[in-house]
Amino acid sequence: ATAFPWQLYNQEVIQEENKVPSYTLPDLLMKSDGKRVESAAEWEKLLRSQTLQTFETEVYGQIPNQEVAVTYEENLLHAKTLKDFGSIREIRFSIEKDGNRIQAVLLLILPDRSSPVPVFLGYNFNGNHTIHPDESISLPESWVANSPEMGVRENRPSPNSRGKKSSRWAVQQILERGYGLATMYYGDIDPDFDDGFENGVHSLFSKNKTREKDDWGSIATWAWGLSRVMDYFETNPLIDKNKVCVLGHSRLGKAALFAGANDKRFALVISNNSGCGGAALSKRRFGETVAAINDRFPHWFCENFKKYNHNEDQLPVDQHQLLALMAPRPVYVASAAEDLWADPKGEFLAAKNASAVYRLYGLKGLQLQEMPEVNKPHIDGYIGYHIRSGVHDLTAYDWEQFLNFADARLK
Ligand code: GTR
Repeated sequence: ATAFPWQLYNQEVIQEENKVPSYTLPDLLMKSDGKRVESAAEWEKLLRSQTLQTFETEVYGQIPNQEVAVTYEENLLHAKTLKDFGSIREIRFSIEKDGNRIQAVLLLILPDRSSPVPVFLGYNFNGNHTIHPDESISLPESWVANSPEMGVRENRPSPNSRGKKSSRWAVQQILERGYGLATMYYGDIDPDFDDGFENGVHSLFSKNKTREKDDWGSIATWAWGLSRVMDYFETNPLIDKNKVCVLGHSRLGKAALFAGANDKRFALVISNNSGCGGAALSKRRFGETVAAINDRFPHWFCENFKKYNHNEDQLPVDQHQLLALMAPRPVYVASAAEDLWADPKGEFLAAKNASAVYRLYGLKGLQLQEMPEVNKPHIDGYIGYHIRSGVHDLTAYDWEQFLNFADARLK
């Protein structure tokens, strides 16, 4: 019997350290001439964009470099629950290209402050109305996954799910510490099912187009959406655009990392239990593997990534290199002890191995030889890490560490 909640995948799953095959990680400082880069300038000039490009062509797909027309419609909500310590706004994004249009709604919760505030930005899984019980918050208009727990039938959200995921969003804590929170339902950008890349953002760029092996999958579209929110922040004087922390849990942590790698405007990047295709090393094959993720989620990555099903040794990059693309910006990796499917040790090792690039900048990455004890966060370097007790989730404990890390690195 497997300890994993995902029983759908019937292949043997490695869940013991002594079953991890031997593997070699790509040397993230190695140039094509066999010499290693020795300075931050050399890394930036010779390796950084090449590494990013390999992630684009072999893993997530290319984010099209094409303009879209975006308009924002802002609405200050009459939120009853927050009136003593903050404000809630909804910003409706209309995103247009070649006569096609999609709409997405950003929920922006800000503390009362006289100067621009730093914000945390992250997608939610079930709709903005699920992150906080305030009745003024709108339900999504786009497709939502059917779920008895969330009362979703026929892909329509239910008002009964207001606040149902509030344990994942430490709203009061965030505001009290002087940060804002911005969140968007990820399905507004691209609905999370395999529809042949027709709907969501794909409808703006690639309708009726034959799909190339490096065309973007859904993770890349979600990353793209985060950058469009960053564009909006640049227009809003209430927000300190130099202190935007992008974060995500699980599949949305994969998206946050790819967004941070692509868009240097994000000042700090946080991965919570992002696992395979996120912070965890693929070559360890522990827990979720490349084949497992491509089988269950054929729309998340680009076609090329499927070449590495049961073939991780051939992958030209691994996820420590994705984390290294954040340098010199701070990055945080959070694991959970019972979340073996996401390979906590693989997440730790990626964070540790990314440190070599931070060293080029004269910065401390993650200075730990071995995995730390459970519930002992390490936030003194530019790569933060903790493994908390418990299951795959985003909790108040995680938020507390992210806030401490943001205070330490950005203030
Ligand atoms: C799982 C998937 C993981 C992770 C998770 C989630 O089914 O295997 O990679 O993304 O979903 O997003 O909660």
